[in-house]
Amino acid sequence: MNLSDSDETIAAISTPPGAGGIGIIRMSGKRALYIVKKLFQPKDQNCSFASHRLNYGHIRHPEGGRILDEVLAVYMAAPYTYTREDVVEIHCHGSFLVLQNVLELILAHGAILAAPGEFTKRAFLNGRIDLTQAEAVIDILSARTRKGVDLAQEQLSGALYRKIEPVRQSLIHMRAIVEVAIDFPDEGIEIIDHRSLIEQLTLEVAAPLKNLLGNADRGRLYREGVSIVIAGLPNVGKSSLLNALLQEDRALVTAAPGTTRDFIEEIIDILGVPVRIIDTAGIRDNAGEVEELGIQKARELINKADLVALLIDGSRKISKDDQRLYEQVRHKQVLLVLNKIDICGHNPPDLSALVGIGHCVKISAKKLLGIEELKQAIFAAVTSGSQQWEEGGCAPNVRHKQALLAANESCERVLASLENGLTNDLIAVDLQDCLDHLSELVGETTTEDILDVIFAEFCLGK
Ligand SMILES: Nc1nc2c(ncn2[C@@H]2O[C@H](COP(=O)(O)OP(=O)(O)OP(=O)(O)O)[C@@H](O)[C@H]2O)c(=O)[nH]1
Ligand SMILES: [Mg+2]
Repeated sequence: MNLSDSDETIAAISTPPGAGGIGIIRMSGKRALYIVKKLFQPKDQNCSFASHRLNYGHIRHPEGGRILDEVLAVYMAAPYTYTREDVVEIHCHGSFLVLQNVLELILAHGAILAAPGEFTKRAFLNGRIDLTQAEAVIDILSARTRKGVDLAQEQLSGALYRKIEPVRQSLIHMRAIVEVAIDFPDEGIEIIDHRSLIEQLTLEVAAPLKNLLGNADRGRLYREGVSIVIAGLPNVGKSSLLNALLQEDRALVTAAPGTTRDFIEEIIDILGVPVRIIDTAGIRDNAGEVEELGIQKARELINKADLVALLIDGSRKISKDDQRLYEQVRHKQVLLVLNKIDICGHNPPDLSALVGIGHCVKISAKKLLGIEELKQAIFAAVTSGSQQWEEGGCAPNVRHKQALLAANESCERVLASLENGLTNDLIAVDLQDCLDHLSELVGETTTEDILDVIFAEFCLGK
C-alpha cells in the first residue's frame, strides 16, 4: 500500500456550514505549521507552538495586518495525529464567512482544498487505521440511533478488524503448510495432514466467517433502517398512532374521515433501528379529488414499504372494506394493529374474517396503551428474516458482507477439496482466494477504485 501523497498539505472547514459557536479549519501535511505561523499572531510573545497545546491569538492578513478572526490554534506534530501527518486546527468563530476568509488565506499560502474524506483517507493510507475503521467514521457521522453510534464506535475501535485478523493469520499459516507440500512433493504426506487442516479451517475460518455473516443483516438494519407505512381505512387512528409513536402532535387528528391527504414521515428509534414511519391517507372509494391523490400515494408507499402496519378500528365490527384493504396489502409483510381498545374494552371485534392473519397487536393510540408492545412487535417483524445476532459483536456493512460471502465460498471449496483428496495446488489457490477477500475487507490490499467509492461518501473536512 502506498503512503499518501503527503507532499501536499490539505485544508478544509471541518465543521458543518451555517452559524455556530465555533467553526474549525483543519490542515494536514508538511506545510501546516509554516502556514499557521504566517497567519496566526499569538497573544503570548513566547508562543513556540508546542505540540498538542492550544494557543490564543488572531488570524491576521499577512499584508496589511487586517484581523480576520480571534481564534485558538493548535499544532499537533506527526505522528500522534488523526492523519499521522502534522495537523493544525484553527478554532474560529462559527460564521461561514469568517471560516471561508481564513480558509482562502490558508489556500493562498500553499495548502490545497481537501477532497471529501481525505483526512480519513490519509489516516488509512498512513496505517493509523484499517479500512473498516475508516468506514466506521462515516457510520458515526450518519448514524441515526444511539445503537447505530455504539456499533460504529465499536468498529472504529477495531472490533471488526480484530475478528478478521486472526482468520487471516490462520489462512496465511495454512497456505504456508500447503505450499511446502507443493514444493516438496515427496515428503508431502508427512507434512500435510488433511484431517487436521479440515479441523483447523472449520474452527478458525469457517466458524468466525459464519458468525460475522450472521451479523451482517442486522448491521444493515441498524445502519439503514426500515420503512413502515401505517395504512388503514379513514378515521381508524393512523395519524393518532404516528403522534403516539413520536410522542408529539405531528399530524392533524380530527373526528372527520379523510383528514390526512398528503403523507407525513418521520424517523423514530425502535430498539436501536432507525424506522421511517409514514402516515398515509385513509383508503376508501368515492373520495374527492385531493383525497384521491393522497390515496394513490398511500398505495404507492404501501408497495415500497418494508412493513405495513394495517390499522383496524377496534370499536366496530370488521367490515367488508377492512377485508378488501387487507386483501390488497397482504402481499406485503403486514402487522395487524387493532386500535381504540379503550372503547371496545373486553369485546374486541372478531378478526376471523381476515383470513391468514396471525398475531394482532392491541393498542389505543389516543390513550397511549400498548405502544411499547407495538414497538416490540415492529422490532420482531423487521428482524424476523435476519440470522442469529451476536450481541456485543460487530455489524458488517454491505461491502464487508460481499467480501465475507466470497471468502466463505472459497473456504467451502477448500474444505470440499480436502475432503475429496484433490491436489494441493487447487487447495492453495482457494486458500489464497479466501485470504485475498479478507485482505481486501480490512484494506490490506485495496484498489484505488474501492477507496474512491468509500471515501466519496464522506463529507468535506473529515
Ligand atoms: N377512543 C379512541 N379514539 C381514537 C383512538 N385513536 C384515534 N381516535 C380518534 O379517532 C378519530 C380519527 O383519528 P385520526 O388519527 O385522525 O385517524 P386517521 O386514521 O388518521 O384518519 P384519516 O387521516 O382521516 O384517514 C379522532 O377523533 C381520534 O381522536 C383511540 O385509540 N381511542
Ligand atoms: Mg390521518
